[in-house]
Amino acid sequence: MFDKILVANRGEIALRVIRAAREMGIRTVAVHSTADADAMHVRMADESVCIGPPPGSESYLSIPSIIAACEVTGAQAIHPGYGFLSENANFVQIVEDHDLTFIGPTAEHIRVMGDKITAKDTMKALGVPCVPGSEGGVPDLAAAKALGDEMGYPVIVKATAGGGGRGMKVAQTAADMESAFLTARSEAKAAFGNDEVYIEKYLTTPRHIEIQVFGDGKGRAVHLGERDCSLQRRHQKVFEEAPGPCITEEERARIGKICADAVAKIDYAGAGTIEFLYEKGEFYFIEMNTRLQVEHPVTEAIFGVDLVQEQIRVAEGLPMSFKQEDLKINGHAIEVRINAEKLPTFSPRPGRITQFHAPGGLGVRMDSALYDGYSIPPYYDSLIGKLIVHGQDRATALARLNRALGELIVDGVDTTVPLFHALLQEADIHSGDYNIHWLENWLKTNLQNG
Ligand code: MV4
Repeated sequence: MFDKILVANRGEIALRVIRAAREMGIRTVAVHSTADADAMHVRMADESVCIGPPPGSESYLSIPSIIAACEVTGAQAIHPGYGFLSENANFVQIVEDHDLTFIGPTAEHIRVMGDKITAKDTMKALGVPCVPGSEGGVPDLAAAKALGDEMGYPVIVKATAGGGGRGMKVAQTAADMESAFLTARSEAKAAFGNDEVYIEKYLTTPRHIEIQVFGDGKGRAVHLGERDCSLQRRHQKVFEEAPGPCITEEERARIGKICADAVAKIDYAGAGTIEFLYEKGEFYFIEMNTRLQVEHPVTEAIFGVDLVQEQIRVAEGLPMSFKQEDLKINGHAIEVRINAEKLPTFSPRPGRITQFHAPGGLGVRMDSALYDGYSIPPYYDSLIGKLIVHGQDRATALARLNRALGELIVDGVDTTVPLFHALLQEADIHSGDYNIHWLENWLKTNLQNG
């Protein structure tokens, strides 16, 4: 149905979408900033349009330029990738107003999940277990204190317009509430122009477990199990795996069905991720992401599906190519994010790549837009590649990760590769015994200034 789609993104995710489209016989249009004229996504697409100067705000986020690029090339649909315009409900509305197709959920679903209080209310009503906390927003400090006393400390104050770790403050005791509440509220006002906050019981040692869901927009939906993304630094994931090392088949089936039923009920279309905190055998919903995620390849590896092709199919109005009973887990997959950053501070290190060699062999996938002589521009995020390994079990995947990291060559800039060599020396990584605080604690004792 689509002859041509426009990819409104750059880097490895733009290549990911171009590859999916090409296998489906769909032509692709790359858009790029002036800083990305020599980027791999421009070379790999069938055609390209320069949409503005280097800053993302004037190029990859420029809605008029992207709509114009569709009009001049005849692209019928837009894949947003992740980041940039992928969760911008206003953009989706404009795309549809121009008789173009947004490859993703509706503006309404993006809007609902973008407001974290509305998202939580919606999920709760759909039977998804949530973290205990306030009913909706907390209007003032008196209400916050009353709730803290009633629930018991510690509690966390979160901005409804936040998400992904932005706009949160923990109150360990009643004495902390005034500062936590007022700081969260004023930071939310400054960052998002919306000072509404809500309160939850603070879980002290959870894991971050997220469920991949997929809907056809017409009341059918499936789940593709979980990913454990607990290894994070400052809310940036660095290592992700599927299945979760601590999740049983019974737990997966139960929470997976709850999630699939919930998104089926709202006629959700395309890929979505329902994020949970997992502690002492219980799942607690925190947020839903209405986009394809960076770490989707670990799910693709163990289920043997192409999530981007599936997004395109559903956007065309076709049925999903799989049913829940077709989806069986095969083995274990791990992704590590290779960033152009200098340890131990993780400060960005753009620059020229003098040599690049991607690892290969059985069970190895390297998603990267690097090539020999490429210059990483300083304007965008520092992710330069994702190494995904797949094996029959977790130990095999870890051994394969070690082997593949040994083959990888990225010369000319500092990268996070040494971090992964070091992590592979840790017993807790091999046993899977980690939570959301493990990496930051490990960095404190193992890397200076971490
Ligand atoms: C929490 C929490 C503990 N209790 N909510 C951080 C990112 C955002 N998605 C939610 N986050 C958290 N919410 C309650 N009720 C702890 C975190 C959190 C976290 C969550 C996932 C992965 C890493 C994290 C690091 C610090 C805090």
